[in-house]
Amino acid sequence: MRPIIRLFFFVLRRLLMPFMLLYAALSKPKPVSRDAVAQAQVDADCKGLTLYQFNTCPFCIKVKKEVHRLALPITMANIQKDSNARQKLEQQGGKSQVPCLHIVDHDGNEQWLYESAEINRYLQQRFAA
Ligand SMILES: N[C@@H](CCC(=O)N[C@@H](CS)C(=O)NCC(=O)O)C(=O)O
Repeated sequence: MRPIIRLFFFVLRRLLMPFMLLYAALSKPKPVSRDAVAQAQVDADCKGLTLYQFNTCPFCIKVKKEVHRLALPITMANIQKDSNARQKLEQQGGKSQVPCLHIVDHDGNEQWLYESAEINRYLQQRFAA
């Protein structure tokens, strides 16, 4: 049963892909503007962040909109195109669900943050001020 459900969602995603990509492109919010010093700090802070995602995932689109709105240069790891990224997400994060934000803090501590709402909350708390 599981493979059939997976196949159903695979086909559905393929059919919806052009519409999802169009929606993602058209619904991009205007990015916030910071002075050069503040943006440089944000850019440096984002070096420890990687968003695991893929293009036609609606939850990933939701997070990527927020990333764009907050003008965050976060590295994107596309798990459909990069099998190493998928493997790393599964093995280190614990599951293959996306979106997932990999956070490495200044001391090298790592966190794998799942759930689009949680990720957006984290980004807002850290970067919206
Ligand atoms: N509640 C989650 C839903 C995420 C979700 O369902 N992601 C799908 C892709 S659109 C996924 O990764 N499915 C594969 C899996 O769960 O292993 C969120 O808001 O982030």
